Amino acid sequence: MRDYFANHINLTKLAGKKEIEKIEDFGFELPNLPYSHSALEPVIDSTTMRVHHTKHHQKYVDKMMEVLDAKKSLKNKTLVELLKDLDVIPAKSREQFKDNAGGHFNHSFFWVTMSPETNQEPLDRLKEDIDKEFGSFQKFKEEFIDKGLKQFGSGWVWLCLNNDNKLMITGMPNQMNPYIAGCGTPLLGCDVWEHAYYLKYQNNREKYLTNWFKVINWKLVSKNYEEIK
Ligand code: MN3
Repeated sequence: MRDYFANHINLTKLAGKKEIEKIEDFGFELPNLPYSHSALEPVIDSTTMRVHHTKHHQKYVDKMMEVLDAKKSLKNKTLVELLKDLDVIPAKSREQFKDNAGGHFNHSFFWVTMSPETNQEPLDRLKEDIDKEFGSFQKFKEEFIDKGLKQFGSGWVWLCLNNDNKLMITGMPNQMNPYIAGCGTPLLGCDVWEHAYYLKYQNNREKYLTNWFKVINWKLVSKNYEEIK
């Protein structure tokens, strides 16, 4: 299976400066968003987006860089390569790296898999396989939201293509993701940390998850699925 994030997410807009299409070129910096901080209103308010992107995500980048700057040869590998092989990180900083490089990946991924072009639905083969695996898009949505609600405390809910080449929804704590867990390739992830929704939704994670479905970039997720399946 090819590494879809490395090869298929178009990071040109994310990077904002030069033509970047591979995670190899993407580096270890805070990306620009492919839209403004207010573009996902009213689903995600602009204050949440701004703080989440420029403060939370930046902090993950800074703490990840502490580890990489202490052992510069690590930068010869890509972010995804490092996440898949944390044993190359010195033991004393492995936990710091896992949490913060995980955070950097997860948020970079989160930004591009959302879009101001609202109310999209899965397309083509992804649509077919979601119907096959979950019964219908509606049932998929219900299961995804349910897993998001059951994720106790801070974490993410992921849709991934698992190691058996099947679609799977799974909740993960903190900044874990399918690469770190070794369970497959991520297709879609929703941040269920309170910082992602608390200003607008307070304790109502269910309403946040339900509304979040309106801003999923299914065009991109479906296109990427074609490439890895
Ligand atoms: Mn977050």
